[in-house]
Amino acid sequence: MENKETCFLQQFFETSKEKMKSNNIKICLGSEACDPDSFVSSLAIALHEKCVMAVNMSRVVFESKKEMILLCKMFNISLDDLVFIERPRGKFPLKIRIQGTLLRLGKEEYKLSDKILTLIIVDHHIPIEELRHFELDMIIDHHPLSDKSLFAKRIYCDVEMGSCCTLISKFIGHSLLSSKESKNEYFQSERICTNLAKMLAIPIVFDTNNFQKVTSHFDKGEYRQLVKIASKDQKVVKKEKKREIKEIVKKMKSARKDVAQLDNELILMQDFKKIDHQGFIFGYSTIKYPFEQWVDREAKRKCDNNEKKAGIYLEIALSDFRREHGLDFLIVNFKHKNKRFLILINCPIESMLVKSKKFESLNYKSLPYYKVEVPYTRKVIVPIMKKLLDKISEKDKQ
Ligand SMILES: [Mn+2]
Repeated sequence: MENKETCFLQQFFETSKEKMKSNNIKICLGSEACDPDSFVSSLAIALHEKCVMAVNMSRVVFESKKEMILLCKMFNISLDDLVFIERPRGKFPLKIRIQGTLLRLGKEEYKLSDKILTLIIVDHHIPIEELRHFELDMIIDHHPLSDKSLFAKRIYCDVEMGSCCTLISKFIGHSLLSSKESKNEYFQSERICTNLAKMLAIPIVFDTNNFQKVTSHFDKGEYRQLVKIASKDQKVVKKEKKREIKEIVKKMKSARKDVAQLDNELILMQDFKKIDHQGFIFGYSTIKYPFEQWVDREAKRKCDNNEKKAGIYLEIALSDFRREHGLDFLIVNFKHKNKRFLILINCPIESMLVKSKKFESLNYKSLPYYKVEVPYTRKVIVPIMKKLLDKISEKDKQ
């Protein structure tokens, strides 16, 4: 009998809790921005490889991500069943950072330094610094790889796919389908297969913006397959299931925009990646809050309505964030419809970027920022920045 109240993953989570008590643990984790793509990818692979799934961010930040909370609620996933990786803020030597890192699971806290982990990383290809010394068993990603990925035993990568879940679906497809090939016990349950198929379909629609954005025929093909499997649960027609999935994505996208009540730290941490390159450490945050509204909010909080200078409070807040997180520089990205904007804080390659990539200088109440071309997503601009950092490092050596 199906019990609607329990999560379809309950058995898996109970097993994970037991596994977390031992010293040697195999874990699967997504990127530190923990978007729906990373979350679902890591969950599916953890089930398939029978290892522990970890959320690559702190519980507090995850709780502020309303689209993720919505997703968890929809599938009855309790946050008390998830393992969170909590890293210390600030600029400390790596050894101390590792010592300060915790694995949080419900009321339990495990010290990372007490564990020997084996990693499977999905939707990214360079383990976060604190985990980089562990054995890297497998990478599944749809971003271009780097030399830091060399040490992985197995790599499955295709940069043309709009969503990592497409790759994951291909990887575990035989287990989701009722084939004669042997599969692990989780996939013998129809309830798990139908729910997991539905979950995997969500980031594909989410990330490709319903197949309008970067996408390959694989995204569409896998999506069709997943919808077919997901439709088995309530024996609904596929059309009905597609509508349901699109409705979920729509709700998640509007939930994600609901950030005006959050404090600055959480606004910046929701979709944040830390990148280390050529001795530079920088942060890249994609936010869902229009810069001008944010400037006005900060000025209002300081009871300052000076039309000319109000932007200074946000700039100070961003500089504080940069310092507290031990970053050499910080990039904040906001995209709305067909416009993309960037704030650069303490960026050593600012003038090079502005010149070579034709950034347009803007200013709102003394906050300087840029309008840039829409295709300059993080995926595109970070490699450009790395090349410019290579250039200035070369110059320094000469
Ligand atoms: Mn992705």
